[in-house]
Amino acid sequence: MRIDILTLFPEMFESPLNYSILKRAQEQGLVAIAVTNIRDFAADRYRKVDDKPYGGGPGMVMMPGPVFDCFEHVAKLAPPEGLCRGRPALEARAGCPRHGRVILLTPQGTPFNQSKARELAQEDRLILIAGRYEGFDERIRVGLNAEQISIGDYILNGGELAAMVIVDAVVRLLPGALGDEDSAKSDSFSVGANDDLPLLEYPHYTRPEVFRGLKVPDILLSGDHAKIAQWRREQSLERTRQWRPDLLERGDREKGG
Ligand code: 6GU
Repeated sequence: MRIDILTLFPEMFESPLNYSILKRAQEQGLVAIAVTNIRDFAADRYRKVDDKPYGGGPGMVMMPGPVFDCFEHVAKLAPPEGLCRGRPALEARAGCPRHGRVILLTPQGTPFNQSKARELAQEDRLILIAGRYEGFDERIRVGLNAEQISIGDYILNGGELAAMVIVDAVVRLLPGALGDEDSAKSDSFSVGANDDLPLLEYPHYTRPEVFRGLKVPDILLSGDHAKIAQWRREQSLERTRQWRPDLLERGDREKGG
């Protein structure tokens, strides 16, 4: 997969993309992530990328010119050799646009969730465009035929952090990105083995057996794997009921209950 990020603040991406699983996924060639500065595509010598809104009002709006020019530059760059390997269905897809999906990060967007992450992880290529100021000139969304994603109902200063969240959630789903293939499966919000109900994770313990007077539950030391699995399942359900009852209701609805 190739991910392009278009932003006015490319430096913000330097450290988040270069640790742990994201770093390893890039080194392994599972994903190539390229960050491009929209300001490099400004037309004037002041490198202007924003302007006052027509009709008046506060704040500044991102101009369409630099974003379009930056997009057109980036869209021409082919995915690096080999990054589509192992995905014959996608490689063969007739008329597949070279640039893949175009996503504007904005609080007006569709809320991001695990199922959207799974969907995006199927793509060969993503182009994420992070906005600053009051927002994008509307012709950016329309002209680039972009979808819009938000990461939640609160306002960030720009789309950069949202782009990082999406990259993190998507890349860890690429086959081979996690050391242990199973560890993505039992994570909160993933689909369970036997049903489609999203549950919170059961509690985890590691050594020592007693820490400051707090003991690891006996059952986890029992060696009875069937009992342990059952206990974990109950814990997941109980925690979900207590902390995120909305997930259970949503699960019921999705099952038609
Ligand atoms: Cl994608 N952008 C901004 N500026 N704020 C947000 C967001 C995005 N998602 C939630 N809040």
